[in-house]
Amino acid sequence: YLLFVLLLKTISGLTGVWRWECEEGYCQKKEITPDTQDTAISLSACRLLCSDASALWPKPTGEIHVGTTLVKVNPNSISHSGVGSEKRSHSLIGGAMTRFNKQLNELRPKTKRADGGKTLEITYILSDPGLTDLTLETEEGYALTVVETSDGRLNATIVADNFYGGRNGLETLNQLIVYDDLREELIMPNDISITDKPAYPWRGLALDTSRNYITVDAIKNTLSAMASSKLNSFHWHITDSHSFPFTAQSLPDLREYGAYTPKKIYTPEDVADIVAHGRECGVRVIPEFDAPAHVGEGWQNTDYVVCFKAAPWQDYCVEPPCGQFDPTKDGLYDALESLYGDMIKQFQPTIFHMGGDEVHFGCWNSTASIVEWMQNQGWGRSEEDFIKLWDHFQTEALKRLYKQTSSNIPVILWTSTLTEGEYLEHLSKDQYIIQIWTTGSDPQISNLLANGYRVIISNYDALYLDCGFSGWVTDGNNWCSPYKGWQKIYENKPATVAGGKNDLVLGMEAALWTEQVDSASVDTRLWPRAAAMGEVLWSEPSNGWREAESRMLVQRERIINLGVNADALEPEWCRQYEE
Ligand code: CP6
Repeated sequence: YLLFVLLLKTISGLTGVWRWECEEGYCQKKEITPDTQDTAISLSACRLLCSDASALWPKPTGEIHVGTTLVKVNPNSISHSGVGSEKRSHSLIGGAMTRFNKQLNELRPKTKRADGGKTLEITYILSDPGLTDLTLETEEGYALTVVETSDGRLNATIVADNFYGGRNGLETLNQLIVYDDLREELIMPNDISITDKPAYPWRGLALDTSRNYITVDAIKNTLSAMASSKLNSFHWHITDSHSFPFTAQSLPDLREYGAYTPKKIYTPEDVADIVAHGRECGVRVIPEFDAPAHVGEGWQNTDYVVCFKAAPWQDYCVEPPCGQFDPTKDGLYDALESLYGDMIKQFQPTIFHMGGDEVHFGCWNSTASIVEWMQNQGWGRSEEDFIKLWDHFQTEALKRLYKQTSSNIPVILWTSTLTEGEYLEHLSKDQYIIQIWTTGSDPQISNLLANGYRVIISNYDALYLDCGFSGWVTDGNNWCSPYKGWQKIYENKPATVAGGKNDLVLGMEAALWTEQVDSASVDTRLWPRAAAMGEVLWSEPSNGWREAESRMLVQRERIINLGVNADALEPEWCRQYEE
């Protein structure tokens, strides 16, 4: 028998004894026999022909036509043209193409040569090739077609409004080129026609780099994995009370005092690298400077922070070490303007995050000079009075931010007492976007929507991927409890959380707080679960997770192929026989 198999392999040029057959809508494992060896196909080929939507992730929302003729493509033959005259867009496409080529070469084993096969020529047709910033209005859709010419070349055309749409089309094309491990070659359908656009403009991921430092490489890998699921917003919670790794050129003390070590920092070059990489990945990078709470380390050389490391911490903050700005200090606003200016310079953001979460009135109430300042305003010490103090801070801080931007860019704030009930009136709905971090049943959500605020949903019961649910490590519980499986995230739909479809819901954002995460664990915590949210926001599926399962498994392998350590979801065996 062994001899027979060996003989078969030599004759047919196939590797292995298994082939795959599309049967009742799924790929079944079958033995190769003499009469099936000519038509035998690999698992990856079978997925293209057999899987729902050719295993694309996220599933395209328009026309999906993928032909059944698979042809060999030469990964070293790929060229592109027609990008328009604007230089920036041209270099962005160049960067995206470099990533594309690299990924295709990663698909095949290093030892296998990549010669022969058809040439692939990609033509971009962009109506706005000069657009380089991804804003809330940017069109991210595309139309992708592939045809084979009479002389055997593959012509791909990507029609889009701008680079971001074009890049999404390229991502889809990328997913349709697979490695056939039976014949040891890259293959793709020679006839493709897909139109596609996202359901929501905000498909985000938040990463905390203060509780534990995350390396620049780990952040860039995160952006690459985001690109593969068409996630488009990287919200960088760069500082908190625990450490200040950001380099503010105008206030060098912040990093000097605030970084964990002189190496655990982000230089302006690091930020530029991350922002540029994000752009090539179709991802906007949104910096957060969280204030007035969640400040501490870094500010030691000033008197702007009160309650720093105060004990017992429960009286002054929600997580140690405590620290909160003193809104009554005039010098604070000059410092903030400098810091905002540095962030604006380095990130060139089109949207800014001002944090605003978890302010603890106990801290301000216990600071004699603050209480005195409030008395001089004729205020008391009630909740309403502390809201006035907070509003003073927010108003002054926003003014300083806008002194450093050329236009009044939208500002995001986390939900808090300030965004509750009538206090919300302090915040202009044209200026502020509110990021909801509580659960879907929070009455704040309907209040925000009824009052016309744009919202981003980060309900912690599904989208906090560090697992944080309640309590803090001091309660003796594991912070990573309960773990939220990808199925829960897949069924966490914006319309359900918001109580109906609403145009004010910009999308969702999964968050990775890093109290119990660092560079070593960031990949497995994020992936592939964040990809599940990616499809929810791009495709707005009406199906449940079961219908997405087989494609999810393929997407997880794509993320692995990027060098990102996505977690395993189930035994490989399940995929070989099961629906
Ligand atoms: N840090 C900051 C945090 C959290 C928030 N902001 C947080 C709160 C509750 C849970 C998990 C994380 N660690 N700055 C809330 C937005 Cl369960």
